[in-house]
Amino acid sequence: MEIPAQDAAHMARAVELAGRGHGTTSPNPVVGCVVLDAGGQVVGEGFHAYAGGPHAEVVALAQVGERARGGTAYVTLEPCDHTGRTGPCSQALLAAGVARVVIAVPDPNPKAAGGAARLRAHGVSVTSGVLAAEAERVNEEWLTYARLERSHVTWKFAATLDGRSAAEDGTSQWITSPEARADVHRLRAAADAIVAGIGTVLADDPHLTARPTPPAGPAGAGAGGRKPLRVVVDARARTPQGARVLDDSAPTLVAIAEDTDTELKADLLRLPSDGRGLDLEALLKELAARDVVSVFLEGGPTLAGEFLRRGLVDRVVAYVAPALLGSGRAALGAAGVGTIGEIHRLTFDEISLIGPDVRLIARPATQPGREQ
Ligand code: AOF
Ligand code: ZN
Repeated sequence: MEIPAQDAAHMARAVELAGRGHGTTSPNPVVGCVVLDAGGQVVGEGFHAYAGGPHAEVVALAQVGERARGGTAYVTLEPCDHTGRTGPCSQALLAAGVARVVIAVPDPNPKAAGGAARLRAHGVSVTSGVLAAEAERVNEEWLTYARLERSHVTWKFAATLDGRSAAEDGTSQWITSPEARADVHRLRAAADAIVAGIGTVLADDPHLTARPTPPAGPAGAGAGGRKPLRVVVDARARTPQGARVLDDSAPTLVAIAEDTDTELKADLLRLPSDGRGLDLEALLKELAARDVVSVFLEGGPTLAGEFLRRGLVDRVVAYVAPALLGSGRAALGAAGVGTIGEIHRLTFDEISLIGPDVRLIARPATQPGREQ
């Protein structure tokens, strides 16, 4: 599609605005909006900050009054056409007298979709698909969750340059720098759940907590005091009652096999299992049903391999230290690759220096949650 330069520039700004809601809008999407007057001047900007708060379009329109009449609105997600926690944005745009609406991505949520059709029916010119790839990227967690009805998974690992995350004797602290570890805390805090396998819980006794993010909305709303749910994948309920992950610093769910008998005092989630362990897709669907849009998968290598084998890793964040081990535990366990044709191909998205380490962000070359 040939996109006028002005459209691309205003939508790029809307995508940037959408990104400001990252980590605080769950279970709602991140959305950005820019409003121009009839003369093409920017008169309003907005983004969605927290679930239950005003939608991006409403935030932007609140700044413009009569100046939107005959103007254009750029929105990263199709305007909603429903009354949920707030009123329909399609109606708000019509009431403001906007003549044209430019949309990046259609809304996959059947309850809210239909805004584009309503606007068209009322004579508004609607253009869709502008900067769709960028708008998909900024909202990828929510789009995966809405389209596949499962949580989006980011698998994070830290390793040496030769891909190892522990030495031969099992020691692993600290391969990466304090800067990289602080960055991990930031990413953890933006996730709705932090998932680890029983192997990691038994070996490292981690807390799996994140330093809280600052509140996004009014007191008590949005991310204020938000704590990611901790999830232990533990088919046979081997989590020790005294494990740190069961302390009261955040809620915890222990996922066990349906047929496991246990005395463990914890919030248990019983799941079907197959020869390879728990049904991880069922886990992600259960988590989505509990409003977990995004999962931060922290290990260990065995669990990460199982997620990957089942096609359930949507994004990989790797912290690579300029160090070599030569022996010891690999960052990733068996992942269903028996021969080179079965290799998990990724594409790099972002490469950055974090202190002395490199952070690589990659994703599967083909991704189930994205429209190809
Ligand atoms: C948002 N923010 O800026 C837009 C959304 O529960 P509600 O009423 O807030 O509605 C949420 C749905 O509205 C959401 O799933 C999405 O389909 C649509 N658009 N949502 O939270 C926004 N534009
Ligand atoms: Zn809306």
